[in-house]
Amino acid sequence: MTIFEERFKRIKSEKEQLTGTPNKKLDSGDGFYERYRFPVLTAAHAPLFWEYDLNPRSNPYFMKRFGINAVFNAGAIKLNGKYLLVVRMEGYDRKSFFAVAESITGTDGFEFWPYPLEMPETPEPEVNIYDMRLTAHEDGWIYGLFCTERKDPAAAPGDESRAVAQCGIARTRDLRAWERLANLRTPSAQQRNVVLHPEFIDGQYAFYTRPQDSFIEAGRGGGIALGLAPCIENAQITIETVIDAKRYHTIYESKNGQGPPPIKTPLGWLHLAHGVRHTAAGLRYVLYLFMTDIADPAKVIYKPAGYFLTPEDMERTGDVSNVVFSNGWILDDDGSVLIYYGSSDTRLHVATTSVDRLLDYVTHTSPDGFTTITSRNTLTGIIDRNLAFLS
Ligand code: M1P
Repeated sequence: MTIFEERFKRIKSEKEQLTGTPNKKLDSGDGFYERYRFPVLTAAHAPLFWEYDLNPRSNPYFMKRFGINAVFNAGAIKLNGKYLLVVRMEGYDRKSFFAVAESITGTDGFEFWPYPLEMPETPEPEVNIYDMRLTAHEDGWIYGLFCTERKDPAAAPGDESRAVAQCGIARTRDLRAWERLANLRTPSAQQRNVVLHPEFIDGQYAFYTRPQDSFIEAGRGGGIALGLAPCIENAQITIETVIDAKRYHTIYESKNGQGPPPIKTPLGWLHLAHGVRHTAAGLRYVLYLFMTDIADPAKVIYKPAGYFLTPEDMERTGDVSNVVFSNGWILDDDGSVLIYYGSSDTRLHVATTSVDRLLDYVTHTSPDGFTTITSRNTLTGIIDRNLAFLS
């Protein structure tokens, strides 16, 4: 057997085993959702015909010619009975691009469409794109909002790390053909984690934004904000109102960001977001939930204290360790909810729950009182009620 034949046979069989292994739901400790034993997508799931030259004459060592480093942070939607993810794929060259993977269960068996997604450019092309949020808008289009990044033109000579992040907008009917619209204009210097609300508010397109002072730091602008734009083709927000601000000594003290578009429920708009805090080991990203008023989506009506989902086990390590990040979830026809989340900027997982469970969680978990004494009082209240009930 040649080197090519041996390596091809082994790697093909490993890949088939990986993609063909059914996922397994795990028992839940906290009752909020169930995690799954395996990630739904990893770099190892990339098709053989993407990474390798399959011709033994031009690739006698069966080497990778375009390596995939990571698959994470996916926008999600259910279309024509299939669970579709627009994932952030990152090559060995550090560039991110989008690719669509589909599954009939939503929890395993994801397969990539043959080609990565072709995203048209604007007249001012970006260097990198990532983290798409998919919104099925009431205007009939499916919108993809994503971060578009380029070198800061104001960077000092020799400074190759200063970047500018903005919100790119594209729309589609089928995730195959995309029409690129102008980037969103806002009053803030930089933007990441921008999400389109699924309905018009006061007849306008509504965007959740995350104003930030620089590429990494939210700075003075920190918080999830809401802004309205009269049109989507050249969308411009003139007023950004922070609806969920960062705050000292919380899980979102450093910065936060809207996750996927909110889910409309009988009690209000249900939001999934990420919160970031400082630790001695660096930044720690966790997920949390909050709810806004149906009639006034700028008004937060429930916000449980603390995190809803935090990195566990293998999720804790990766290219950027101690991170969970979600930009996609799917509300299924039976009321179940599939939450897709990236771990440590390396792989993609799913957790499943239901709208009923999420409503129970947001309405029955106490809000943060922001001090030790209020947290202790919340706990003693639960203990008092339980001891009275048990006696
Ligand atoms: O590396 C962690 C995350 O960092 C960014 O999120 P934020 O803007 O909130 O800091 C994004 O690059 C995200 O993709 C990444 O997972």
